[in-house]
Amino acid sequence: MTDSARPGTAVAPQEAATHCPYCALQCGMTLRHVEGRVEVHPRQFPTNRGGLCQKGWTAAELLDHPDRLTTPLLRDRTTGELRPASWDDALTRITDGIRDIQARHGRDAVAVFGGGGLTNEKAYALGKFARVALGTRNIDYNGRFCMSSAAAAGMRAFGIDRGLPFPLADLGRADTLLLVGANPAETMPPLMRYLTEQRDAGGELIVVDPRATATARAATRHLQPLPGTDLAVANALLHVALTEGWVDHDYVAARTTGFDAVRRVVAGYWPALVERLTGVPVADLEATARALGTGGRVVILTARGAEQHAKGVDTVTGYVNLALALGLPGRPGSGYGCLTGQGNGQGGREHGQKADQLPGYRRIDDPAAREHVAAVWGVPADDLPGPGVSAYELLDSLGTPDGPRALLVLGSNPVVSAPRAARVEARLRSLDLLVVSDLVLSETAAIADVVLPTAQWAEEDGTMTNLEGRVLRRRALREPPPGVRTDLAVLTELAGRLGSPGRFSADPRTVFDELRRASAGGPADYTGVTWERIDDRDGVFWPCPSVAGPDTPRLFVDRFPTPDGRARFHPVEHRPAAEEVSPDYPLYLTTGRVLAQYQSGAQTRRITPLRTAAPGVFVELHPDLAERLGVADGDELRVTSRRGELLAPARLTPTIRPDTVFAPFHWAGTGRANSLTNDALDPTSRMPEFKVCAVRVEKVG
Ligand SMILES: Nc1nc2c(c(=O)[nH]1)N[C@H]1C(S)=C(S)[C@@H](COP(=O)(O)OP(=O)(O)OC[C@H]3O[C@@H](n4cnc5c(=O)[nH]c(N)nc54)[C@H](O)[C@@H]3O)O[C@H]1N2
Ligand SMILES: Nc1nc2c(c(=O)[nH]1)N[C@H]1C(S)=C(S)[C@@H](COP(=O)(O)OP(=O)(O)OC[C@H]3O[C@@H](n4cnc5c(=O)[nH]c(N)nc54)[C@H](O)[C@@H]3O)O[C@H]1N2
Ligand code: SF4
Ligand SMILES: [Mo]
Repeated sequence: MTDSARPGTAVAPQEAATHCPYCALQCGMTLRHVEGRVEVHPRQFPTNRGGLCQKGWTAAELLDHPDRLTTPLLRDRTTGELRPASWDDALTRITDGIRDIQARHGRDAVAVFGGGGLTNEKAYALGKFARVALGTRNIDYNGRFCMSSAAAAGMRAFGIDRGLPFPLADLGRADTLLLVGANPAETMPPLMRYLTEQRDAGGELIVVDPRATATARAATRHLQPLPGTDLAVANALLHVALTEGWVDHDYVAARTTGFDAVRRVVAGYWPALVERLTGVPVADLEATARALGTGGRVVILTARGAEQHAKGVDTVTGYVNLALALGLPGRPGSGYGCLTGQGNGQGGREHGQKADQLPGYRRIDDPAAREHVAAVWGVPADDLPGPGVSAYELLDSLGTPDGPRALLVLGSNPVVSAPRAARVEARLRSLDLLVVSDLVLSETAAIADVVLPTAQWAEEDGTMTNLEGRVLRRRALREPPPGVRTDLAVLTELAGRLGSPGRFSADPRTVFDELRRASAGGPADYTGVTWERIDDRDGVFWPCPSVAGPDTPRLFVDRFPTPDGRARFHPVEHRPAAEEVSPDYPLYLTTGRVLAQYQSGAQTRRITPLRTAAPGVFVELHPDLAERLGVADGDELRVTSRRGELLAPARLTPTIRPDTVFAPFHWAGTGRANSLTNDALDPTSRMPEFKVCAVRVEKVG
């Protein structure tokens, strides 16, 4: 393993053992300098076992891409255009703007929006920057749009939020594996190796998805519910498990509380009734319950299909209830988990870029947590602001009379990825000051007043926490190009210019060591995670409260981290989607991903092989529906919801329900699926309803 380039390193290393810049699988890769280019080579690591998807293979193409930003841009006040500028002018525009806006409107008038792709060090520094240097309560991040419903459900049931409470390798050994609203064949392709292993050993793989995705086609059974009805499916499965005697009553008695209320509720979820609500045949519900109730090692996983709903927390809770009733969490080889999405989706939600949070997954309204973190930051606890509002509420308040007048964005492209995006875009445009740090001129950067060019993953050291709760090292291969600075360097410089009472550092190792101290004693305790320890083996699982003590690959073996050590059941009831179909909007729309594009597409739409593989948006619809609408494959369609419209060619496929259409959300402009989506929020997680709204589909012209 080679050492990495750090500021002050005289000779750049020839290779770096690091991880992919994209999703939470964090596949191992080695970067090498070859003839003036950076080459990606797959590397053995427990998550990818030597595999990479097409996005990983091509990740280095963006490093020296012509679209790469290498100088700050400032919006010219007379022409209204973005113009190259010096760092000094850009930083002066930012600090003058912040001072002026805070003097006139108060400290909360400046807001921060972060991202789950940022390293732990950056996520931590960003939260501290907001609370200490800006003194604003208004910070949140795109993880709210990602796994927040599973996080909230995990907190209330288990007392902790770690996506997978066990290593990924357990999937390959499960007798029964239930995937609810997950399409890893496209979203985490190397993970499919575990599913192949599982099936080859005779395991049952059951996929719940309104579309027969590549993942569903690899399964032994596919349940194809109406979007937004997964909660009813969960309650029906538990109903059957109860009547068939598959509930583990000893486990329920010893390790949980609250089962009686759940038992009463699920009693009403007869399979025949649930078939009518969801479209899933009784026989499939019964067979699925049997596979779960009688399998030895049983794993239940949810992902965005089940979670991105205005009832996402309750839906996940339905599957957690099922897992608890079957005695799975903590049983070797079994359990419930959520497949986290973004590269640092897990770590990014632990160290303080959430509105209600301080580092170590502490609550910002907890007096003891405030004292602890304020002491690490060297500021009085009373000076720390209180909780802010969630991502969508924050975006929706921008530029309104009581809302923030300035926003700093690091690691997100909400013009494309936020729900009801036209409205969010208008809010962003109404700001007095929009600052975006990015690698490329994303759609959000394009409407900013100041754009800051930032370093890419191959140019920075740091840590990431993958979907298993395993903390990994990101290692730099080279320095950023001239003119480009790291996010840590920019935050440090801005904090200095703003006269921050707290100290900041541009050195990721220094920041990580401070993060460890700030997290000490919190639920996500990183005290014992050192860079050296990560280097010695394949990462370190949190919680890890001491350098000498063990880490925690498996949670819940003896107890749950709740006050009484028991997991908690919560009764949950099915309810309709926030927006139901009507004569004007007679079809359901659901949204998601394709293999070759990543998120808002800001990075992957610029990479030639990925653009060739997935050149643009499309709308999937069933041939029967197409016939009713008089639509042929490839016809240009207009999809309209109560909030906007999308133009996209038709893609006919029998793999989708005839009452539902699907569009990926990776594109902008007229191809922006989020022009349609519903901003109805889950009452607890504040997750928007990305996965179901009502639309009308017409042929254009
Ligand atoms: N190629 C690619 N990979 C990615 C990403 C990417 O953008 N592109 N993003 C990463 C991130 S941040 C994330 S969060 C993960 C997401 O990973 P996944 O959750 O696997 O991805 P999605 O495509 O959003 O949704 C999964 C499936 O949910 C289904 N679905 C839609 N509505 C419903 C419903 O109501 N119920 C059920 N049961 N299923 C439904 C969709 O048809 C889809 O196949 O992927 C990560 N990996
Ligand atoms: N309709 C619909 N909408 C969705 C979803 C859906 O399923 N359906 N899924 C939601 C989910 S799960 C997610 S996670 C969000 C994601 O959506 P976004 O938050 O928009 O995520 P990205 O496209 O990854 O945006 C990251 C941006 O930051 C830049 N960037 C990358 N690394 C860095 C860095 O280190 N520093 C800085 N400063 N910038 C960096 C990238 O170039 C890019 O412009 O989308 C959500 N939106
Ligand atoms: S699966 Fe995720 S981490 Fe692995 S190569 Fe693909 S995008 Fe990168
Ligand atoms: Mo995500």
